[in-house]
Amino acid sequence: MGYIDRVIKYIEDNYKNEKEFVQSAKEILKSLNKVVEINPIYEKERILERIIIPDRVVMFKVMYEDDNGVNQVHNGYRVQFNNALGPYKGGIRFHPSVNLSILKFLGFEQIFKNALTGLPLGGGKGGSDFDPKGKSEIEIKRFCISFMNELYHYIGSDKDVPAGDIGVGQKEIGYLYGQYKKLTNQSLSGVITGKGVGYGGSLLRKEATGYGLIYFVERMLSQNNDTLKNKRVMISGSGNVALHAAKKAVELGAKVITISDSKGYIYDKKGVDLSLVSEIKEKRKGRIKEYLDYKKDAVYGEGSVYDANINVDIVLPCATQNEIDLDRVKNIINNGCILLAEGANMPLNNEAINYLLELDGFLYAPGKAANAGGVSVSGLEMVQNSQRYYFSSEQVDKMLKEIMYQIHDECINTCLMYGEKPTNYVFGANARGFVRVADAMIAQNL
Ligand code: NDP
Ligand code: 2IT
Repeated sequence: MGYIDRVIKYIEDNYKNEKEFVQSAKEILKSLNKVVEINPIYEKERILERIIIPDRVVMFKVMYEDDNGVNQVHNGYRVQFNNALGPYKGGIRFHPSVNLSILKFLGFEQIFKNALTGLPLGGGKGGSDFDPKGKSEIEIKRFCISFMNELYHYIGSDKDVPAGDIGVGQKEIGYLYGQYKKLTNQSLSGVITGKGVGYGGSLLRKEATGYGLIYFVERMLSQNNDTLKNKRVMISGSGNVALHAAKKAVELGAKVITISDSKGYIYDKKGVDLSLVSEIKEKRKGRIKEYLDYKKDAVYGEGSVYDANINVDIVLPCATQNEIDLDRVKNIINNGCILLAEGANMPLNNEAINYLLELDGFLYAPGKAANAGGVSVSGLEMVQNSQRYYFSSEQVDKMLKEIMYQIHDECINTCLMYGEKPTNYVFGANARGFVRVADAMIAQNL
């Protein structure tokens, strides 16, 4: 058995209960065969065995009092996966599905994503199984305060820098950061990113993941002298990433025809009204189905948009992990899709990814490359915080675009270097990210 298969077997034997982590570890490791063959130092140094175990995982109790005066208790986590390139960096997710497996997969992905940005960032992730849905504003605030009462022991601007993810946006980051200040009497703005503009936040951080995704897609299409103009775009999700990706896609001439939430999807062949979606989802915290109250021509379907029969050119999954399996990927290909780029983390299972990799001429970009815009602008927020300075939105946008183009081009160059098909973005992203981290681990004996 080869080196990679041995390590995969170890992971399967030892982390049986961590389904999502095993899935992401296999996806990455399986693509690294050529890299470890050509560089025997990685096996000699036992780098794979070293990289798959987080430096540490902190688990803690989070208790808050709900509006009825009842104590509610949740699990809180921070996975500090790898700091070879810089402080642990990655979001915090509040969602009832959160568990150690999900946070380990997200933290593991984050190591390589952050390496691809070229910024000095390690990888981590955190969160809680707290469900913000249906909670009052004050309950959410109390929960954030309690979460930080534990988390603050473990983070720091040169140690571990959290940010947002599902269920954690600018408002929650504000509460978390405020509590950090109260506990430490320090205004260390670089301790958390995604802050509001005016108290340390970067312009365009909110938009960055979605905009970055579209800049990446633009660059992919340019390989075939193609553009976004008049492309029909299917998006899943209706949160931060989905809405900003949709906005930028429309700005560049595409037509976004679907949007979804965890209950169902909207198909509006005239083009989804994004300000209406933002009003329903962001302001009113409603369900996407309410779109029909305003747009009689639109169609609502229960369940996944990827089961629907809708003709599309481009698919951008921007909701959550494992939304697309083999049947669904076949369905979107049958419906005309020529490009799929991941705004979410691990929206495709490994069977679906392998199917796409076999398709001639299909363009597929994994999340760790395509959705790296968010953490990139988080990195730029840290730069601004260290300098006690703000960049203009034009400056941030220019740097974001440069980083996304650079990640894209590095993926292609890595493929060429190893004799892979140049548009095998999976190989390019995994190999480039891995080598950067592995070499830094060896140099520092981590
Ligand atoms: P938000 O909380 O803003 O939005 C999440 C969206 O996904 C909502 O529309 C939500 O629907 C939907 N969703 C959540 N869980 C499920 C589920 N189990 N099934 C179907 N739909 C679901 O999160 P973000 O937009 O920030 O994050 C979306 C994805 O992008 C995640 O995978 C995240 O890890 C990834 N990402 C985020 C970055 C960021 O900067 N925020 C950076 C890079 C990646 P509903 O309203 O019904 O819950
Ligand atoms: O998955 C991700 O890259 C994020 N949720 C953003 C992480 C960050 O630190 O900005």
